[in-house]
Amino acid sequence: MTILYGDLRSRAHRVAWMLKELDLPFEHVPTHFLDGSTRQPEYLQINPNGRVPALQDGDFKLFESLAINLYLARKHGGPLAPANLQEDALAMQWALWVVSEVEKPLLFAAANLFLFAEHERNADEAAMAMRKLGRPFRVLDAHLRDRPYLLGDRFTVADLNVSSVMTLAPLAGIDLAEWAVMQEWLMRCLERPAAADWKPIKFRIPRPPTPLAVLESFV
Ligand SMILES: N[C@@H](CCC(=O)N[C@@H](CS)C(=O)NCC(=O)O)C(=O)O
Repeated sequence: MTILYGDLRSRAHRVAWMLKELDLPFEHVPTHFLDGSTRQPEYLQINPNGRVPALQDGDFKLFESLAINLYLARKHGGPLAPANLQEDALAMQWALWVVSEVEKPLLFAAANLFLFAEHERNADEAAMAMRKLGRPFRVLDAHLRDRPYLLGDRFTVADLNVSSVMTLAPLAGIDLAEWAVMQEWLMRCLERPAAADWKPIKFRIPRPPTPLAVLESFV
């Protein structure tokens, strides 16, 4: 049995999307990340980091959303999976790229535009984060000018991983018009039926006490 832990209004949505693309049956345990559930000893046995998502596949446990998706792609094959060593390397490249170049500044921008309570938002911090995103967004936009998807002609786990991280942009109302090719690709990915079960995010995330803490330990 495959079990996915994590409320779907979190990074667990990426894994649910992947499981649905692959048409795999799975049990969903909607562990929330703001109510202390991820700090319970039973959950820490599943993911010692105390974060969601986590996957249990039989006896095998795995954390890190994008690694879980790469594992599922390789295990189950099909058009979403890398077809050869080069595609495998590129899928890994894009997963590491989106986490290291995009995820943190995008989350920071989204928090200051949408996820923090209104009185805790800071427009200067949002603008600073958007400036940082200029470089990776230019790279992605240029890459997609020659091909419809990251690895070429078909939607793969690379697109799923990168676009799922970028879901925060439309969610927070971030204007991507400057990177029109990237924006078109993003919406094409997010409109896939397996992705399109977003529940509106109604909760607010607490603003960490100092700017440094915002960057260091951020939901
Ligand atoms: N890099 C991890 C990040 C996981 C993560 O930070 N999840 C958030 C929810 S989206 C969480 O569990 N936060 C609770 C906490 O940090 O205590 C992944 O992609 O799986």
